Amino acid sequence: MVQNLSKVVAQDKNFLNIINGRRVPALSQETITVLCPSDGLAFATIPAGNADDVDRAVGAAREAFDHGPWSRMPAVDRGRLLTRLGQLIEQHGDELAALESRDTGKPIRQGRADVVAAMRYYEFYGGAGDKIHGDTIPFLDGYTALTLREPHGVVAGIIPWNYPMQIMARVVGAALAMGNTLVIKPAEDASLSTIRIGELAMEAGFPDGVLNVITGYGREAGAALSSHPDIDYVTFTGSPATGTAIQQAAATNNRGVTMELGGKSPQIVFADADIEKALPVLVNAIIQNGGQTCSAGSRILIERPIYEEVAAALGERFDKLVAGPHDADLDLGAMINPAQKRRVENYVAAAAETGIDVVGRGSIDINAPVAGFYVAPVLFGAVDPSAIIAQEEVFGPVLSLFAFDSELDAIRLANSTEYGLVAGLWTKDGARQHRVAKRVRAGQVFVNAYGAGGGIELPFGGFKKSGHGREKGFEALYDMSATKTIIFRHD
Ligand code: TXE
Repeated sequence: MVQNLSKVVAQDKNFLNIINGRRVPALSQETITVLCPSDGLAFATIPAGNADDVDRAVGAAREAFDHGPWSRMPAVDRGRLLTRLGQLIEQHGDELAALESRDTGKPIRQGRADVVAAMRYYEFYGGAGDKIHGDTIPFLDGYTALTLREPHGVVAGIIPWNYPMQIMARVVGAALAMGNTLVIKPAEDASLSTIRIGELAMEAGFPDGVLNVITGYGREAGAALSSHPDIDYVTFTGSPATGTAIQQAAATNNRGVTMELGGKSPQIVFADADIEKALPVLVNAIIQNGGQTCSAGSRILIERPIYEEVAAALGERFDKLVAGPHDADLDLGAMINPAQKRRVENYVAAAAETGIDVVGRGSIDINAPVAGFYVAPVLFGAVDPSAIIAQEEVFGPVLSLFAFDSELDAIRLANSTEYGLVAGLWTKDGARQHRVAKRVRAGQVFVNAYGAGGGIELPFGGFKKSGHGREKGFEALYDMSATKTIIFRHD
């Protein structure tokens, strides 16, 4: 446990937007009060940006793209700046981990893991931008045809509150490595690390206007940003409903989008699986970040002969889980805000009312402040696949178990929601690993593992309602650029 986290956080303060290399308040001077989910107390403010602030930020990014050195700079030089930013994040690691965990309520060790992941994104994309290149294409006699990968221009990155530092890093890393300029809008509930890293980018020496940060409410700053005519591309991580609104806004200007919209990700446990190895991973996949993870493993499908044994073992583990303040570093922290706490409680109450079995339930630390936004983890057993709890993303520490009878049955169940982000399968049968991995509709499939290692290098994104486009790895660099074809005639 880290002693006295408040000392590590630079100081409680009023955070500012970053536009054109300067720290500025909202033009209206309005602010949003930042609450710590662990105790419900206010400890900072952020600007309540609106359409006017967005317009200034987009203008700065436009100027930096159209007339600045950024998009014409050799990729290796852009990469060096990204690498430098990663180094600064590492140097400020304690401060950033404490800030992130205080702002979001996540246990401090998760805040530290987020710092490491963020740093890795900048390191990866710092070295990747100069390895993306086009093709030469055989064409007619007397011609040479080739392609270039060019930046879209000004990119809007609208990010959520669950992993602000990591999601900012994957957007900034890929977009800037390809020569775009950026306006980032973090979530109103968790903007502090984004602002702080924007400040570190200034220190690293990014040219003015390349990386702008605007905070504010989604319906004001977010809506203004996604519909702004000078935005060339929008990347968004968040809820499907907001994703639809953002796509409609971007469509008014016919701009491209990347959408990462969450999931209802299954893990399939076959009777021949190494159960001891699987159990901690199955629990962690739903408990990490309090279940507020797009790739949370929220459904476990268990082959019937081992169903009772696995359900009992998971129940035992759930009973021991404890939620508490971020600096107590327990199994999980608080939910991000009172609305998210209510949302999770409502799902749990509705499922319990329909008679779904509770086979495990954790607790809330007795020392946790009563005004914090805590929920106790819940494990539901023998869930009907058509139940609401089986179909909808809860975004909390709520896990549902299902029994299946055959491989086909397992695949059908795994694919039986509207989502398709991640899946896990546990079996020693090599042929089955390949068969099932190919037939599950998910953008990432883990075999005898789940969410292993963060996967900065691994393409990530969904099928169906989970969205489209890919983030992370080299794939994100393709999303963050467009192909230009040049045709030379030389006969
Ligand atoms: O998300 P929103 P919310 C899911 C999860 C959660 C639910 C609601 O199930 O319970 O969404 O969370 C900005 N135009 N996920 O309401 O609205 C907003 O300011 C432009 C899954 O917080 O999607 C924030 O920056 N922008 C998810 C961002 O969108 C708008 C992570 C995300 O907020 C906007 C978070 C608008 N009209 C929630 N309205 C994941 N995939 O990991 C809001 N925003």
